[in-house]
Amino acid sequence: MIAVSALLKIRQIQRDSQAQRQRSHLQQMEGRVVMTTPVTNTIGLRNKEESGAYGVPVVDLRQQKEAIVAEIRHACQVWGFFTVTGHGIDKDTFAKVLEAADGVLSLPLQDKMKLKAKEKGVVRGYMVYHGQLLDETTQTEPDRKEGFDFGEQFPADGSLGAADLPDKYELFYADNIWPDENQLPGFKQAVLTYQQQVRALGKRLTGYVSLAMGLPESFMADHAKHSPSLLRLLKYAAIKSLPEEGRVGCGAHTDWGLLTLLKTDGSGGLEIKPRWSDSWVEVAEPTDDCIIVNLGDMLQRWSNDVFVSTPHRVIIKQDRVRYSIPFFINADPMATVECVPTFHSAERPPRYPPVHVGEYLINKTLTHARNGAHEGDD
Ligand SMILES: O=C(O)CCC(=O)C(=O)O
Repeated sequence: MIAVSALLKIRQIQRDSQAQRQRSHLQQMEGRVVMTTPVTNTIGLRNKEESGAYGVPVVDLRQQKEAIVAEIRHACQVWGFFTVTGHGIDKDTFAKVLEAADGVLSLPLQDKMKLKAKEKGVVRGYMVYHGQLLDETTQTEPDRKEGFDFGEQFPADGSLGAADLPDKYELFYADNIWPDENQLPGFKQAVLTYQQQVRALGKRLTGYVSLAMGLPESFMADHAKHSPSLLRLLKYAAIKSLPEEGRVGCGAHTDWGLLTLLKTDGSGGLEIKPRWSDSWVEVAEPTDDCIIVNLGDMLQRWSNDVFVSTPHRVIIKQDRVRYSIPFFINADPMATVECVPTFHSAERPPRYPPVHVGEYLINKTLTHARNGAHEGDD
């Protein structure tokens, strides 16, 4: 058995060499982004101890900014996922929003159906059970989940007027749908409080990720001045998943936007397939108040595959309900995303054509939408 002091010494050596690697990487990155080929090894496993058995990096936001950015850069290149601690959102805020999810999604079905958006493509209010199927290639049944969605509204200062926005994009700023306050007292306040705090955290993280790309801190925010972000309360049915039969909580997919910040009820089940792995790896949550962060497709496109939007899915392993709350940060619908000049060269031309964000989001939303179990299509 190794003595504790020897073990501590080994860990210190590992940390020092890690810090040395990060310093030289940062020096290389100064002023430009180094072209790296897709990472094919498991160097990200350096954080195995901190994140439990699986190794998705844990980033403590109470560190110095330079250390945060270096750790995030490494996570973005290797995993496309990391968890954050020390983010400033308190446990009570999480408890209240998880309680709100339980409250609204446990209402009788006829009440929930009254809270469903009428217009096609409008992602607001109740999303029926089986209302989405994220992986057409392997699923034999839509996702075993239902949800409740909230978006951003047109800015009150009129800075995004109807004149600036084609009609078809107005759905990104559609009115939110709220259950009756008498039926669910405190619901609206719990959701708005969480939305405001997770939005602020998201803004901070987009700054770090921009710096991690070797770009100005405002790079992503400049493309998301009117981000049509989406806050989603999800409830997974208490039915064990059978992935080999194509029956899962949520099918394998990548996220469509910039960053996703996910709070779960801690029951596990989120699995990712990193680009260097043939198998699914479960994301461990190092603390009960951590937030899981992952990159969306726009980051992979901007960075020409240097940063990765990693496929993930939800596997329900116990006969118990699971709640989770993703906050999807999207770029402006009018923005075009194309490979950033520092990420391409003659030897490594852009791998993706420019993409129009609004079209991309609408296309993905409609492709994966299903009418749901309660309307007779499944
Ligand atoms: O519920 C989760 O843990 C993940 C949800 C997710 O990936 C999604 O809704 O896109």
